[in-house]
Amino acid sequence: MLKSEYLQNVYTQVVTRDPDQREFHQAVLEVLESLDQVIGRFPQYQERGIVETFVEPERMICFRVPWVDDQGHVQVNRGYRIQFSSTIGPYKGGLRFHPTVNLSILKFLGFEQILKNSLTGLPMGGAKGGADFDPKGKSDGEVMRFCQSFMTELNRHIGQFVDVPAGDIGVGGREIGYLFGQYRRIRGSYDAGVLTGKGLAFGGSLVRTEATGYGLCYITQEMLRVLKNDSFEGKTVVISGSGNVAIFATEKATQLGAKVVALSDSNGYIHDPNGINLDVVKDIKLNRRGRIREYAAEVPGSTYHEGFRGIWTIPCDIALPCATQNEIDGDIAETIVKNGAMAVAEGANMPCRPEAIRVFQEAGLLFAPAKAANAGGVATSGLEMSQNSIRHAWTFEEVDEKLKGIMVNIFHNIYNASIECGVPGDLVVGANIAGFKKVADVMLAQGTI
Ligand code: NDP
Ligand code: 2IT
Repeated sequence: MLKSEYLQNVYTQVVTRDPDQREFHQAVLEVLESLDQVIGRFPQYQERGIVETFVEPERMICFRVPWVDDQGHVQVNRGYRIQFSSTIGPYKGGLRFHPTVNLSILKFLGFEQILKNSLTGLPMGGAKGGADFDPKGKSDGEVMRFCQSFMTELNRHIGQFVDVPAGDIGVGGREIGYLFGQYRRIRGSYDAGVLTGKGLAFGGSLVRTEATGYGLCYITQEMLRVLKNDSFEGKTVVISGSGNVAIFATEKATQLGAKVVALSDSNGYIHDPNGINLDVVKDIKLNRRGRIREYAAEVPGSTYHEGFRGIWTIPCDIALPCATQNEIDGDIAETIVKNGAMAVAEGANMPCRPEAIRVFQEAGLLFAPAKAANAGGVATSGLEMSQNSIRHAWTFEEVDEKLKGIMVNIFHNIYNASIECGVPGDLVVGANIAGFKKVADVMLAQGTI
């Protein structure tokens, strides 16, 4: 129960309107709980109906995606784009292709994206989209035909000043290439800034591929430095997932002197006490689109275990969940704490359930929430849009430096907000309030209705 009657009413309306959207309720409630601590200072938000407006997407697009498989059969998926907020810039956020995709998941992701994009300091609104398409086991041709059909509908809703999609789970460089090709064909115009995460030869930015994982390590490093006078050096790290975010988090954590000892996918996890050999992982996942179990067959001394949750029984100093939402519950969090971890930073979106976050915070672990910790991906998408606008490409070092600066800034912004809110070091409250306040004040300035 929220203390503020206003916020409680907003939450009740959210739940009543869409009773089945549990992931969306979860994301909204966390933000309202943070707001509950400070809402008394901002009577104008209630007077002007800001919070109830904020939790309702500006527009939700839902469409069918018919495509032909390799056997010549017609398959039909459902596509979506949630254009949640364009208050501070064009809608911006990834596309997820995964069989679990539904309105609840995309609304939670779009909602989080508004606050995340606000924290980057760049002018980007919030959105998310995708389809319940499962890319696993599909041929290149099938993925291409799916992407083309998806864009045949999506193209009319996006544009460099309107809505700029990018990747997420199941959508990487290959998919963005097919999506961009179809957009260009339909529109007859080379609008490079309509998508981010493009190939380097057609308007992509250096570092975008690495950005989410690298950014996660940059902000974690700053959090360790400021709050514990410590660093990644000599630390044991466990990272869940083995996709884009996990791979490049492994790379940067290793470069910063840590030893990453485990990775996973939705089937199971590998444990390599000698430290993950990332060349082998990249070959399996990026070149062969294989499964993480193949690692154990190739690297002596490593083991594979069925079931992806077991990865969190491996003791570590720093835990970086980088797979998907709600993978860490209260019990897993207790195990991580008992095993002596000092910090958790979320590379995935909402990987920790609310009770897990409580366990970490009560045990005094450092905890960096997703909307701050994984903002490096979308921030570098913002840098890709800038480069597209000025028709120029910055060097790897230039983009990496900007990314680092943005992540360090985000840390200080949310840490200072936590102090102002009277809960120093509670970076969940800090990120929610800093992210929300900027957008809410612009809503007041622009008028919401
Ligand atoms: P990828 O598709 O590259 O990799 C996803 C990884 O997570 C795979 O190892 C996958 O295993 C695993 N995974 C996916 N779904 C599940 C599930 N239901 N249960 C267990 N494991 C699962 O995606 P990304 O690395 O891009 O995304 C990972 C997370 O990071 C997501 O939460 C995403 O929203 C978030 N994120 C991504 C950003 C980006 O720039 N790409 C930016 C910010 C956040 P399997 O192969 O078995 O499915
Ligand atoms: O969750 C995310 O921030 C992303 N998937 C990246 C979005 C983007 O527009 O780069």
